[in-house]
Amino acid sequence: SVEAAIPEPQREAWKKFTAQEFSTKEEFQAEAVRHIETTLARSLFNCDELAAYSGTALAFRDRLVIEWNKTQQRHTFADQKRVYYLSLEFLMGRALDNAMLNVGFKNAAKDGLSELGFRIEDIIKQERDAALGNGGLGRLAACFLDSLASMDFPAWGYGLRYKYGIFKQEIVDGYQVEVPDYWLDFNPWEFPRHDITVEIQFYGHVRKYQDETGKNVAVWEGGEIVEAVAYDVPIPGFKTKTTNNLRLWSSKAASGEFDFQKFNRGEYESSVADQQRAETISAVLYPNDNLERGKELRLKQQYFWVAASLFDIVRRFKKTKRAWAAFPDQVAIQLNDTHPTLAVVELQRILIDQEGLEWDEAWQIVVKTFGYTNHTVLPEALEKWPVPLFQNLLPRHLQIIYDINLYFLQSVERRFPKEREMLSRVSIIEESQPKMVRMAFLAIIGSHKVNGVAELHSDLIKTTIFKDFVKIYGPDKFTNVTNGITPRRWLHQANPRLCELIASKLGGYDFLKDLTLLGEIERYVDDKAFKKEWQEIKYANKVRLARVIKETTGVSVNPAALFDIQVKRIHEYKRQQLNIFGVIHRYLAIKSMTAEERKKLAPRVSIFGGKAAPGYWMAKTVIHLINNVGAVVNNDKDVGDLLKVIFLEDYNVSKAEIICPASDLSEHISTAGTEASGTSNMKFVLNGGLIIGTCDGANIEITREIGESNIFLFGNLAEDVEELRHHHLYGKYELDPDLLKVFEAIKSGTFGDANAFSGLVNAIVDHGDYYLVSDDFHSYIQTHDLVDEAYKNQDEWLTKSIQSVARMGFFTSDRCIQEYADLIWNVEPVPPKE
Ligand code: T68
Repeated sequence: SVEAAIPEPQREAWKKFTAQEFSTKEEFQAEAVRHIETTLARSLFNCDELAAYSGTALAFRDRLVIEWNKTQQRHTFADQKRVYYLSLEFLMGRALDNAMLNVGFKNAAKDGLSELGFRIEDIIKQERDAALGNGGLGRLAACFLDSLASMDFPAWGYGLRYKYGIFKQEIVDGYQVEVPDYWLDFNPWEFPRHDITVEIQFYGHVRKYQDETGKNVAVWEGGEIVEAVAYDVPIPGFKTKTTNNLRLWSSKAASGEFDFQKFNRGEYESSVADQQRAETISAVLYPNDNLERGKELRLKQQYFWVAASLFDIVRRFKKTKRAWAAFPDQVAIQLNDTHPTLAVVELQRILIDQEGLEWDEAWQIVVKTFGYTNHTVLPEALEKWPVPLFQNLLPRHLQIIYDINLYFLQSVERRFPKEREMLSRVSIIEESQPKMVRMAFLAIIGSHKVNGVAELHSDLIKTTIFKDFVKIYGPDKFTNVTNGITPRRWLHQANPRLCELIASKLGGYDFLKDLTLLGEIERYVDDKAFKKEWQEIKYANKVRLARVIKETTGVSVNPAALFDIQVKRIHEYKRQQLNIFGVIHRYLAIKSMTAEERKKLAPRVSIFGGKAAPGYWMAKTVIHLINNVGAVVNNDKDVGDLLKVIFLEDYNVSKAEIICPASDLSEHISTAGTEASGTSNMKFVLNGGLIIGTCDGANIEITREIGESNIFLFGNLAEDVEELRHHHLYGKYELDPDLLKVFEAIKSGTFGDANAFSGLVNAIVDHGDYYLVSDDFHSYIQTHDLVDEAYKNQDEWLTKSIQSVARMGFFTSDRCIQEYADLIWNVEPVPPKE
């Protein structure tokens, strides 16, 4: 701020010593060694790989901070509209390799480290993943930050600084065991800002009165105060000096007099308890994906983070001394799912209770400011909060929600006087016992745009869960922005050799900033030398994964076999059970074959990975079954190399970087209409793997882009799902005979105690097969046979692989961010002056 500026006459003294960025190998070494010796207090005789990592990270961090400072200054002077991406999850993974590749100078570091006796790959591996997310939603936020910075948008991420990220998964005797992920011991990428704090209020009551002018005033009083402390993480763009900020809030007890008095009175224990209660707010990431459980602490997390972020955003706006009406011209806030929806209410509260605006004037500002992204149509994932819980924790917010709802319902009633039933359907308050606050409806009403994350999904939300709102607001409020992934991490970083091959043909790395340029490589589909190299790279990536498999599971797999991979959160709708039943079917088939028949079969490795929510029993059972099948199949002499079944434990971002480049085939086989988009489908195809999948989520657009002949689609369509489900419950139907044979094998104890898996089988046999495993089984098996056939013709397979990669340009998150910027945010980049 201006008050803290060095006076003009003294600035020359400062500038003489302003921080410099290293740019040569020697300068890098100087910085790294200085950090190891002074920041870390280690010596030449006491520098292991972790210390070398730390020194390297700190050297690069310095570069990032210097650019971060300049970027923030530039953005302040430019005084343009900023984007704020509110996400309860940011699944960042490792930062060092990303920083080295984005700012350049990885080679300087590589050579510099090598001279000091370290291999850069080993150093990179020392870093722990920043795993502040569950799955696709959190990783999408991380890809967006990379694109926003790479495209020079003035943008901030706002999130929570969890002390514990997503749990670490261990597999013990075939079962998932959760181990806490305490990741903050040493995190060089964050800057604590102990001077940037916000006091956050909870509980208490509301006092209403009329002031001298007769105006109604509401005061939220009492309750407790918790302090939010900012931690900043610099986000470097690729080949640009723009370095944006991710601000994560950490909770601690307010350093107010209350504590102090308690302490002086000798109430040490209760004073410590207060402190712990405050710190609990940002202690742990909820490990559910696509499920909401309505816990008070979760709502507390949401309000804590949202209130701190909005305070920060409003404070920044107020410094520009503009009228409130200009707020939406300076600020765009994107709600990543409904988790930050309280921001709508909080901004309205700030404007009317604190800034004295009239309701309507305030509400217009609010609606223009927010956009809401929906990530699911699954009913169990739609957020709802019990009114009594809300009333207790956030009494003033509940009042405002009731008012928002009242004005909204009145307008609906005026426009649709004959449709009384619609009012209860669209009300923010569900008239259940207890009453519930429907957060998605609040998010729609409080935003000017609502988007889904792939075409089918965006259509589905308009015709199912949000149908009434399309009628009320018209179709233009609803739009689609198909997800994307950053090619920097998912090609450049994960697959350096493929990237280099492509760059050698395209004359440089420009395609990493304009992914449509990939189209050029299609000219090489008949180039024998190119194809051979393409194939060799895939093979090398499979060898790299095979090594990880051997290290972590002890199982040797043949890198020449077809690698068939399904990695994602374990969920019934994603249908890992369909996959493992298919594997069992294959195993039974191999067992019944003659030696001659076996010779004709293409060897396979079926690879699974993913975490189950700790309370999701069915998902855990699937993991157990996969491991038990592996134990039998992998040790069956009849089978040998023809089939191996692997469960890779603790799937995370850094593992994905090794896994995605190593697939021949990956599985994206959700029940049609359930997977909003999927993003790993994009990662696998971008790395030259083919897909087996259903007509669901972004699979549909991937097919459109790469061509139907380059993807293995199977299964029922979304439009038929409802009727099939109905038929299961009320009609007569027979289960697939091949699937029944699989169940027989399970029931006979082939894969261990059959009782352990009866719930899984019964969900299909007795409970209506909600996810249509049986309906899709035949077509799934048949399609896998087509895969086997196709894989035998390696030349054609390679053609498919190259063509697919060439046509993946659309799926960069840069395209996606450009669409958000144009359609929803109305923001322009602020490019650095070179
Ligand atoms: C995913 N959602 C979608 N949710 O399932 C996936 N949910 O289809 C899509 O590609 C991706 O979002 C990005 O749009 C999630 O990952 C969660 O993780 C989640 C977390 C908490 C509560 C609910």
